[in-house]
Amino acid sequence: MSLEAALRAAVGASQVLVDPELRAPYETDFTGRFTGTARCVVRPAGTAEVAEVLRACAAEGAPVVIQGGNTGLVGGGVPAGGEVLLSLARLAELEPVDQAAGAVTAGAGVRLAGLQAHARTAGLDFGVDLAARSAATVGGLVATNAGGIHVLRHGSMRSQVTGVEAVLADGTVLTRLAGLAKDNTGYDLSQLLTGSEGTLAVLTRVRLRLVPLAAQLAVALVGVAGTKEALDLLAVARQRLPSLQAAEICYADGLALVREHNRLPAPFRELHPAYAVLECAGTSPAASAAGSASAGTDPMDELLEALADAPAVLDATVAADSAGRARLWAYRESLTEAVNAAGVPVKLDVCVPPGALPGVVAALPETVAGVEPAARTIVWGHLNEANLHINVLGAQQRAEQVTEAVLRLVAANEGSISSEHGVGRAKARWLPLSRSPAEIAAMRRIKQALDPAGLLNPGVLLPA
Ligand code: 2HG
Ligand code: ZN
Repeated sequence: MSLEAALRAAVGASQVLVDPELRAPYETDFTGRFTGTARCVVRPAGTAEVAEVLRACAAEGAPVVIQGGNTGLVGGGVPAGGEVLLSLARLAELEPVDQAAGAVTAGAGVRLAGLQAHARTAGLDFGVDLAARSAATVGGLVATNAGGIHVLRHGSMRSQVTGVEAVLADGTVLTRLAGLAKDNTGYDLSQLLTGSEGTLAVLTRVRLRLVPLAAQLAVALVGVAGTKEALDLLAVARQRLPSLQAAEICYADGLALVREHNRLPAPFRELHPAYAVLECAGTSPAASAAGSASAGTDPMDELLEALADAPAVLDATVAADSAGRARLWAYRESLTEAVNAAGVPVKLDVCVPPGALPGVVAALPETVAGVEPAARTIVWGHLNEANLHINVLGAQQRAEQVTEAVLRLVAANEGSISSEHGVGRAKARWLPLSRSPAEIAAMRRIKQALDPAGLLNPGVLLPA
């Protein structure tokens, strides 16, 4: 039996896509930078079908690329050429919220926005949020250990994962979904697979911790003089705002691009070199109505007081209602889309020690211009984690050189070459800038043990 016939037997003929037109949406990433032809696209409906697909591919020695919502930014979920593309979109089962545990079990194909809505209906929330919420899937978020805007409060995906179900390259199913609060029975395979970028196993279901639902939210967009001043503001906010859950940064050029793309008004009468977005969440619904300190403080009162006492604030505008909050967040959250509309970007997602942030931001234009003088570098990021998203437009022809120059700058400042997007294909070559030879050798031994034929996501994460 041919591989295609075995795959059809596993998932049903209608879920094996060989027609180029049907395959096309799966073969190119969101930015348009990474693209490759898949042998076929296979869309299983559950763990047993995933296991059958992997057994069939293993029998033939066929490499497999794993895809969730195709919102990845490092080329880790699109084929390099000739692989079977395993789409997990149909693994979309969402179990009822377990109130006793404050947790939920979700299929790998569940979209983040669906998970959030599900948790909120049960009076809880999910601790990770990011702009691609409507398309990004739980499996991809776990596989890349995604971060987003609430890491400050709840940590990355790793902090939410308490168990997984996964299928190894040979079709073996590992199920550990109880999500016990305490469980010291050997290697934590769920955490090993979190952030492994589909190179060790295929995640099919995950057990996720939920967090309290915010009863009140307050958002501020703040104009500041630069990166250093944004960090000064953050220091005050961290000290004064126990309710702080997001602290983001963008700059004048990015804000101008977003305004142009989304036709948004200027947030302030004057332009400022940099802008911070702060978000506070209060969990006590009675706070403002009761007006008593014991009922908790309204996050807006807290936020306004902190802003008034922060010398770095040049201008600020705040919102507590949902439309107003969305209006302020749009200046930050539309950046990816606005950059994409302007061209195919070379994207670098890096993390540096906070003290190095102003120097690295200041050095970026010259670093990029040294490789591609005509390029346009738009920078924004998660201020609290000193996580920068460096988007370079007009440099696609020199993507490798730009990547090399920026990642070397980051490594020289003791940063990480991947903060929250993963290594993927985009940065595999540069992994030695962030990991020692001994660490990479140990990673290879783990890969060899779980996927000896190297069939899962070849070329992703580990350098060839
Ligand atoms: C963000 O925080 C996302 O906006 C996307 O991680 C970053 O598009 C990017 O470079
Ligand atoms: Zn981000």
